[in-house]
Amino acid sequence: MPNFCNPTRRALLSAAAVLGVALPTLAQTKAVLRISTPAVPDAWHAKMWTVFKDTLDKSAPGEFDVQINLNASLFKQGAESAAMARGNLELTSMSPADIAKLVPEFSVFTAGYMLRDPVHQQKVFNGPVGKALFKTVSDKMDVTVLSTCYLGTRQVNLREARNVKTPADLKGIKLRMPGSKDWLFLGNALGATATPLAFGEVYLGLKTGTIDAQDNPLPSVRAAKFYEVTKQIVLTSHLVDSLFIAISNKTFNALTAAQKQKVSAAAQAAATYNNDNNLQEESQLVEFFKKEGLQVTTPDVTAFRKAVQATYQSSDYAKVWPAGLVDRINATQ
Ligand code: KDO
Repeated sequence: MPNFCNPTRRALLSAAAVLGVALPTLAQTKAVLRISTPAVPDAWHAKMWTVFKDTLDKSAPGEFDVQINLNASLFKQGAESAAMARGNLELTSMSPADIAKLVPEFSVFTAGYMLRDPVHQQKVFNGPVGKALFKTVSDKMDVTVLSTCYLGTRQVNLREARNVKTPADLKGIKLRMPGSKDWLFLGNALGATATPLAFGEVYLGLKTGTIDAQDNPLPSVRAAKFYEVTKQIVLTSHLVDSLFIAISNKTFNALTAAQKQKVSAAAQAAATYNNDNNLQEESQLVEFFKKEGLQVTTPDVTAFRKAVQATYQSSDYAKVWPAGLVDRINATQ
């Protein structure tokens, strides 16, 4: 009979036979869960993956090999969903804009001033609106959304300080946005000139002046150290931002019912850890940035909200949003 063992395994098995010991862990095949994210190590939505791994190692010892790849080291930002579809990646955290590429109605969550606050966000995604949309996501993208993370509320962060009260005050500002059309639309709706750039290139872009500004939640500004190369944060609060922990259906469906439950619970633990920390830190960071020498200013948020909402309403976006969806989101309490 042919011997299908690889040389290492063969050597181990003969050593084990000589020593008379069993090799139980070798006999077991671990399910490999590769994770890819552009998040920097100090971000809560990077650290949450360690919570995911630790939770799973505890609840299902020896059953999973969780491999965490930060800083877009495995796949570049925005390429994760395609990698999952090709079978090269098992898990990631997807933005609404990533989903909107294949599920156009999901673009409703890329729109500025749509979700009111983090509580509204969790209620929308954990309620009937989220349930129906995640079913479509599963059908069209072949991934299962396991939990919803609060990335934070996005603010405008400028390289040089200026008086910003309304969108007109951002005219001509090269505002870096992640590189997809939904993000760029948001940047332009804010009154700026949206400029696409990967997250990993933003620090240098701000430092050298190839961009004038970027937008991100305060915890991301802290974790990626953008405050070192900028002078002002304008509290526009234009997007209550989400990330969805998602696993490929091929991987998820190959698990036993007990494993599915444990993976889902680990994803929930990760999201809770991220959400609690992002919320807590967000409430303290204005002081931190001021101490770092930044101006933190409050614009006319009503003027921003009106202009941004009007831009979306008169655009093609509103046409792809199913009738009644915005009302259902607004009515979610
Ligand atoms: C960004 O590129 O600005 C963004 O905040 C977009 C998010 O969807 C997410 O990809 C995030 O970057 C990365 O995880 C880095 O924090």
